[in-house]
Amino acid sequence: WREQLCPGAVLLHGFAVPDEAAIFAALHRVTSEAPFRHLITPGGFRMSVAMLNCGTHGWVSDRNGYRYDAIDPESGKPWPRMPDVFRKLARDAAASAGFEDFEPDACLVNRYEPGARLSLHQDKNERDLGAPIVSVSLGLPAVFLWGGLRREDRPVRIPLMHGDVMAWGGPSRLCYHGILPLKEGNHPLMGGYRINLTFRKAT
Ligand code: MD5
Ligand code: FE
Repeated sequence: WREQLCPGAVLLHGFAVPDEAAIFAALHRVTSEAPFRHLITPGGFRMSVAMLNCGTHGWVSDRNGYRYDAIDPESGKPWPRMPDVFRKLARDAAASAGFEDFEPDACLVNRYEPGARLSLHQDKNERDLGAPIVSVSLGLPAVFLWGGLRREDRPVRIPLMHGDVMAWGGPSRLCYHGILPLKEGNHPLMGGYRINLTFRKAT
């Protein structure tokens, strides 16, 4: 079902479940072309979340900062192409949330192992802040921290389950957000991990 969290923020419960097998197969293809790796933050810390990208552009972090790059710095080659099932899922979810004609060029794949977390941050490296962001949760459940436009705003906790899809646009696009440390578990499809697909228009 569809839950409006606030203007511009929509949670589509279970939206991706019907496509889980196709998503799983596509994920396997993508990870065989570009392995998960733990990026280093500009401050020199190793991120607990493992990442890779598919699409024409990918989000990367290193000692020089955050950026979108058409080339995987690890391989020196372009990122794997975005699977059609990913693109269609992101587009359909955006439309269901009220954002027509979403054309993502970047899909960041985040892999959380037990204990992995994402501290409170804003997504603001994208050129076009008018485009929404679509996020797909797969595998183990997680607690999403959803704050306001200021870092000090106290976040609310939203449980995210396998197949849940969130769309962020308009006023909520720049809200602070994060993920609490993942709890251990076993998911029938994704095993001991949570996978998150984040679709963006980077350029
Ligand atoms: C995740 N990933 O669960 C989340 C899903 C990231 C990241 O945050 O940067 O890789 S994306 C959640 C999101 C995106 C854009 C805006 C807002 C939340 N928001 O305004 O709350 O791995
Ligand atoms: Fe984010």
